[in-house]
Amino acid sequence: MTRLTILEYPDPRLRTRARPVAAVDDELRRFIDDLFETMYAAKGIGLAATQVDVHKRVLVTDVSEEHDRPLVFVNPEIVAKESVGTMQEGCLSVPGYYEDVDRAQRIRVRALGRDGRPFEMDAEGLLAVCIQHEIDHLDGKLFVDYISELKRTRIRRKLEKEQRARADQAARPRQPAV
Ligand code: GNR
Ligand code: NI
Repeated sequence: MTRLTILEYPDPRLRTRARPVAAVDDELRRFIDDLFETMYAAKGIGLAATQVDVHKRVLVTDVSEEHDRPLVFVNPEIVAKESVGTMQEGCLSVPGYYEDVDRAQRIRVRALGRDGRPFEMDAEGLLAVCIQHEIDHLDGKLFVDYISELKRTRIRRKLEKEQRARADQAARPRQPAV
């Protein structure tokens, strides 16, 4: 298992539209395991392949407290949605920022599971919101696209500044070992 690196806004690779998965095979299952490891390590409730720079239509979620409800969605499609509501969202690719977003609070989603078999599932509340947030990632969309341009620009500038500081820190000459 490998912990993957999560891309951060405004990285242009987050704007890539992911392509459908042709076959759910052992290699894809290993990648799915890496997505879970990365998501749990980052304390997220969902993760889309796009966020780790893999542009395949795969997402994972686990909205349980105990980390005992892992769900895998390959080639997901929302087939029904109802009752729009507002929820405060965050994103591992936009660390430290939380904003209200309106989305359907109940959905029916169709996808392939870890075994490659098709299934349909009804979801509501946080899980419904999370699945929509992850499918947005697969389409190159981020929750900040739904907020005001003013807020989005502020978030982008702050994250760019943090990313520059981190890059400078990494490039800093180190004291040579004697
Ligand atoms: O960890 C996450 N929390 C969250 C909270 C509200 C709505 C959506 C999410 S998804 C997010 C993890 C993430 O960035 N997935 O793409
Ligand atoms: Ni996200």
